[in-house]
Amino acid sequence: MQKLLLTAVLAFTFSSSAFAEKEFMDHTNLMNHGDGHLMDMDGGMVMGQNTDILPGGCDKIAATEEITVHAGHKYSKKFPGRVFAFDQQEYQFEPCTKLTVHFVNDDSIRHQWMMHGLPKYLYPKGMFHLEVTGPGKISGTLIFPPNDKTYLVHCDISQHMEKGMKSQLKIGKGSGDLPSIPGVSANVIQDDYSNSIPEPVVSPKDLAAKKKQMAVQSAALAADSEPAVSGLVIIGLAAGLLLAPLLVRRFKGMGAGEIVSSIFEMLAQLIGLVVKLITSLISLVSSKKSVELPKK
Ligand SMILES: [Cu+2]
Repeated sequence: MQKLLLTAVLAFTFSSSAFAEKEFMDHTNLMNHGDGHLMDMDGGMVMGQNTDILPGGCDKIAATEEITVHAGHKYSKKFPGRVFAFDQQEYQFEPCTKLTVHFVNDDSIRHQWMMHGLPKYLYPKGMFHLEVTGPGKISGTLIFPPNDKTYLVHCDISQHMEKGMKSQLKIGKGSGDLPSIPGVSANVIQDDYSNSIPEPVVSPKDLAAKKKQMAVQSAALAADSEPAVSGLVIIGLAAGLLLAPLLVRRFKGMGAGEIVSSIFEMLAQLIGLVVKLITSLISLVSSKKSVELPKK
């Protein structure tokens, strides 16, 4: 009974804390770090916020707009092969628009809505960036420059853009379409399965014929190879047969110790003979001394 109670308590503790879904969090209590950088301790971040400085070339704020952007796994379902996506893949605004983005993360992981290519004199690193870890919402504001341009918006977490979390944002007429925007533009590298079509299935009859052919080939190969008893083996056997009676005669009447010592003696003699032979060969080769020219 005690064991059962303990199990129940443990199960309740784990299910209600460690493995529970993270609660949706509205990130409104952010600390302002200056330069448009705001953060909190719960994974909420705004970078490159600009609520009041007009970009060069803008006489006034042309329009004030608000959008809500969702990020999550479920928005990628309509794009085969993708895993993450924003709920929208394209945005368009008038030049010099003041835009407030409410960024909602619907997943229990970290996502971003990151814009690149903004003027660096106004936006640090040319970036406007919203980030939420886990389900939650964060808001940020920026003012667009006056030029017609297409901006990339993406999530910079490893592989999230490659797996589909990217969009394009056009100011005015924009400057064309960016590649690989899900549902908008073609991929830079198209999927191509033409080289990976599997080999046709071989019928049992063809398989039997192939096996027979292989057996014939391997038999032919075996016939071509060297005979089992080579010339070297025959020479060795002959030498052994000739030497055996000599050795028997030599070791006749000896004890085991005497046989061993006499074998060592023979070996020493043999090595000495070989060394002598090599030395005389070397001296023969190196003895080519300069020959004196005959006197005239
Ligand atoms: Cu992401």
